[in-house]
Amino acid sequence: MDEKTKRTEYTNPGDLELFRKAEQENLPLGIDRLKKMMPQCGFGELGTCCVLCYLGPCRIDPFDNGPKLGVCGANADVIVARNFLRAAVGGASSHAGHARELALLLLEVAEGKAPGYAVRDEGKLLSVAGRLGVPTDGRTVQAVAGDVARKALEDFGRQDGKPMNWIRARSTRKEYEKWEKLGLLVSNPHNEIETAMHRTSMGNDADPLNLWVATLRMGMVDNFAGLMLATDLSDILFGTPSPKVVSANYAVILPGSVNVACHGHNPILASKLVEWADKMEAEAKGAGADGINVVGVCCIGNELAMRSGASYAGHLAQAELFLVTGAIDAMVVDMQCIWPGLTTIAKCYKTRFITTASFVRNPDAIHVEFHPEHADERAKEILRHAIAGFRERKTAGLATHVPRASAKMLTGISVEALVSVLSAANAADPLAPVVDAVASGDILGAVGIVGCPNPKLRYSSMTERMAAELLRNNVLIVTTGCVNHILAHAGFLTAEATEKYAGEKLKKVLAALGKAAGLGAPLPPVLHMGSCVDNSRIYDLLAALAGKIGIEISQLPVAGSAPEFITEKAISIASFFLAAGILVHVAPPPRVFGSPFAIGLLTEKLPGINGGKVLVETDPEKAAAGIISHIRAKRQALGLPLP
Ligand code: BF8
Repeated sequence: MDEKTKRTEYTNPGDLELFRKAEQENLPLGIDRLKKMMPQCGFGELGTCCVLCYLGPCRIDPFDNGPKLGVCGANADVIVARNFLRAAVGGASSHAGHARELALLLLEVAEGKAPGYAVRDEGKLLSVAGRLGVPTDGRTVQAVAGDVARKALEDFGRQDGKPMNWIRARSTRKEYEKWEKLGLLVSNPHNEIETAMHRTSMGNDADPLNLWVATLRMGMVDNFAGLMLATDLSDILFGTPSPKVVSANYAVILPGSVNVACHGHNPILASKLVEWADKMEAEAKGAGADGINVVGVCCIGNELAMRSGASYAGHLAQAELFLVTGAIDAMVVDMQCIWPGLTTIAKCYKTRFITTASFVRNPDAIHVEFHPEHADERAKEILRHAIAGFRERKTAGLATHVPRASAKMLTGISVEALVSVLSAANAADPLAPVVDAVASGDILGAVGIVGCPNPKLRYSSMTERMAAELLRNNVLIVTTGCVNHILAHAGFLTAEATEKYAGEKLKKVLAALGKAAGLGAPLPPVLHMGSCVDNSRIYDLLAALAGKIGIEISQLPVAGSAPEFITEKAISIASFFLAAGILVHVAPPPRVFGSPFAIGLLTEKLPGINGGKVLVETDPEKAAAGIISHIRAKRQALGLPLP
């Protein structure tokens, strides 16, 4: 049977139905293109292909008798380190760009220039302001918001070499001192990105260690100028997520409604579409629809579900399949992870494919340039395109096929929400029940499973199998990004999953916490913390736990995993967690295996320097075993029991 129609116990039946439909309609998808691309370039996979100048392309063959040096004399260690740093730059630039848009919006809100938006969470504003040293007493929300926005933007223009405001405000003392000693306190994200591009261009940095330190610094840019900044400002502008149960999977598409699939990342656009979907219901009904149904694909699905409870459609690799249903009237995209090939499929089904960012264009798309100053007008314009799409679908009698695959999940577990849930068990010291359970061994440790759905591993159910194995061993899971769609579809974010997957000890803890919180059911064993930028929430949680115990984050019995990573953003996020001293499991193999220096650094030397370590494993059960053995070693070092 074809790779894409392989079945495991976790396979989403909706995927299979739509793969078959696309095949019958002779419509090639990404997975078909991947197959044609095999075998992929071995030099590229090893990271030893250099295209940074026109002496090349040069490729180093680490195994046979091929060249060992590029034309300029760069060896494999230098070439791999340069390539990897440039990938981290791509990721950090994406996250910093996302965060900067939010900072500009917050400033516009403070100055009354973005009438469609407001500060929705004053408590979060005051808390962020307090950490930044922005005075709050007796001041208006607008005044405080303006100062917080200016503090954010100050970091992007800083030339004094001082650490970023956001690092000073949002890291623990222990971590700050560690990063200071290691030379990882970055000052200005744009300068850091410029220097990284400069040092990796031809004829500059030829010291692999120096280049890898720059990669860890790029991780710091990613977290503090990207993830953390974006999360803080999104919470201020759109509200801090709180627990809610939402619907997921293909059945969230309603053929009788105007279906709008939001695909991308920044809530600035998507939150407006959700708002106007309600306001324009009468217009949709006038076109014969039941209403307007806005659903979220990939990370924006996380953002919308966490905050507004919008339906949670599917992950990046399912974006094509949602179009194949024929029932999407408009796919509206902002930025990042938007495959160019989507417009080909959209055309086949007469779906309006709408781009909204000046730097994310596609010749086959309708472009509606979106700026916060005219948000309401643009949101209406976009939804009118969708209503026109619905009308055409109905008038032409176009067939749809929406799989009935459906799931429910608990979402909205921000750190604030978690603390509030745990307060029901111990109001004076909310984190105490978790710390006690870790200390006793009822919770062996915790893993953040994050990132993307890679078709190279997707149809072996890499993520689901790894999660099941970790839970069976009493390891609690938190998730962000597209993997959460995967786990939600497979039913891991429900109370029933605790019964089905958790080991006996973990089950007992989750049942007690669920009861204390008045849920009437156990807490799910997989807790959804948001989109990829919300990895900052995982860092916040770790910082809170480590601070409470009085240890460094690197000493906690925890790990991160991107079991099916795809993007450069995953690389920059992983670089941050390495800088924070955490074990990071990744699959497929990162492009470092051509460099003995990189392998030695990432698996042996770095663990001795700050605790950070890379584990590469594409087999889910072996990956879980590697993570568990790391967690056990951390427990042993803390003198905790080893159940
Ligand atoms: O930032 S998980 S495929 S959508 S990169 Fe992209 Fe990966 Fe999805 Fe979100 Ni994150």
